[in-house]
Amino acid sequence: MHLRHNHPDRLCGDDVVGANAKMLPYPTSDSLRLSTSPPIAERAGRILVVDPDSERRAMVRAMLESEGYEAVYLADGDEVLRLTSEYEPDLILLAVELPAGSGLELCGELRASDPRRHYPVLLLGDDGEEHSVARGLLAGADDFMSHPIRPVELRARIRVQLRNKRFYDALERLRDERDSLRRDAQIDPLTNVLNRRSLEQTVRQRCQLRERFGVLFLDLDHFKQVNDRFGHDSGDRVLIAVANVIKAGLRPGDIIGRYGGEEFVAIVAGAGPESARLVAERLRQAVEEMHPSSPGPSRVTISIGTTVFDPRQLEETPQELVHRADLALYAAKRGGRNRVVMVSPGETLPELEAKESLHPPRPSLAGSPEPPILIGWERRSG
Ligand code: GH3
Ligand code: MG
Ligand code: MG
Repeated sequence: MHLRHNHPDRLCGDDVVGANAKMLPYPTSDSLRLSTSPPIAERAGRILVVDPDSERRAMVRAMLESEGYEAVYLADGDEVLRLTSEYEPDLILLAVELPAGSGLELCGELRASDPRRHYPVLLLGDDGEEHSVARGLLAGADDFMSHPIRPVELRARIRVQLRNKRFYDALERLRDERDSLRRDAQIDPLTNVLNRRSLEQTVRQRCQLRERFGVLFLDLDHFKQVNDRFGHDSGDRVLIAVANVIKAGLRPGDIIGRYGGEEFVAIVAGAGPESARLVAERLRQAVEEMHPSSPGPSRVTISIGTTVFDPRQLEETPQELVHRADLALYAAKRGGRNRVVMVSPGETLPELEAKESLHPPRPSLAGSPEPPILIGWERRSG
């Protein structure tokens, strides 16, 4: 149930200002207004009032209604946490003294309930004693008003809290947008793994840590035929399925990214040559055993070029590292596909050298201000 459209009086409709009200009645005369009608944006707001004192509640209600706020009224605190998450108030007016418990404790619980949401709390205390006010504010309240509540002042304080809340909400929205933009900039939209740019940044960061790790260059075999035979959408589904299988086969701390087209690069944290090769072999097998959805190929295979970063080889750049994995991939393709070829640091294969001399890696881009560090590596075709 969402309370946003409920009538304000629904939860507590017993508010009548008593004949011997201790409260100052809310002045309706325009002469007492601080200004002419506040702007619409300032008037809008949902307020949750939690106050066992029916006289004070009636005064508050008269004021809130006259200001055009939407409000819900409670006489006790036991429903506050649940209602707050359902009603999402912009402000909570909370009495310090509650029949069952204390407004201060409730204030702390509200703060702890959802750290990402901020519900401003204005405490209504029975005395203005210095320690009570300090305790209230330290408990997490945003403001404190004590007896006797002066309606005009209360109205002004409510407006201030609602204004702060609007700033806070705007900041939250900006944060959410920033997070989602950041995510979009890092993630490949089709396969939901890292895109090439973040992959490159990650490889560079891992190299800087100077701890060993495995680099796997994975390429789908004869993928062009999948598109040609079953269509591009079917090819896309195969790419997604392969990315998921690779993701599932890696451990937390390992990284998978889409290097481009039908090529992925995986980083295997802490791996030396043997374990990198074993991980690659496991991934190759997992892809071979997966069941692609229909319509599509009955079987998909990948070839994997594997190498490791050796922190003792201080002069090795990230470009050279991935280039070596790429050359190993080329050897896997040449060797018949659906296989893993491992090339350790310092190891050379005659056919790889021949290929390398045809396509030497470009000079390191290190030192440029925003280096797209791995972009521009020379690739074999296929
Ligand atoms: P090899 O075994 O030598 O790797 O052969 P291959 O056919 O996989 O390699 P090739 O480079 O000839 O073809 C890659 C194909 O990948 C061609 C391209 O249309 C397809 N491809 C690249 N990106 C995407 C994509 O995002 N979606 C789909 N469906 N296909 C893509
Ligand atoms: Mg391919
Ligand atoms: Mg390819």
